[in-house]
Amino acid sequence: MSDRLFLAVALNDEVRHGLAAFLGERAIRLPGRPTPPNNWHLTLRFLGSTDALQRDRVLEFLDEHLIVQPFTLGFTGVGAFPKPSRATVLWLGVGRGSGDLMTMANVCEHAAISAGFEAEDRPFHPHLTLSRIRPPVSVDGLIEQVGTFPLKMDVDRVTLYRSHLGRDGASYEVIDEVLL
Ligand code: 2AM
Repeated sequence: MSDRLFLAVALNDEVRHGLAAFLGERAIRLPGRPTPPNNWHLTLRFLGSTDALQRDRVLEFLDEHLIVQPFTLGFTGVGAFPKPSRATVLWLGVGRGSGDLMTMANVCEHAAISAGFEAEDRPFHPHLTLSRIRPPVSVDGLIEQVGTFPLKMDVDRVTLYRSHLGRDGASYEVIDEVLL
């Protein structure tokens, strides 16, 4: 048996609702397929198909090696992958705390490798996916329009999620947490 798992920082309700309201108040129409607010998170490491032994190894590794202290996270405005003029992913960026998030992602990467996963070949870029867009569009105007999201959030744990892929898109279930 294996599950589709990933490690992430969960949003608290204040930031989740605050971000939905922030976008709503500005009458932002997200292009493509917006991610539902309930699914919003900051991915640290996507694991994919993971068996029980690998899951336990990842959690053990994090318990032992995650020595980041709890910290405060701040956000920026929106940006896009691979670039705003041809966006396929629209995201909200991270400002304050991005160094701590990078450190957490690095420990998650090592946890994944210790459990037998292939090393990630893409550099880590902290972001919260707001929309997936096919075919690509320009979001230059939107980036101007949105501005900085002002709320802050205290981060004190890594969350292990199971992803369920369904006809109506993915839904995510919290299966474990490792406290900082
Ligand atoms: P994204 O939001 O930047 O697309 C759950 O699928 C989370 O894992 C998503 O937030 C997604 O990041 C991230 N992820 C990273 N690599 C992935 C992959 N190969 N397949 C699916 N999701 C991936």
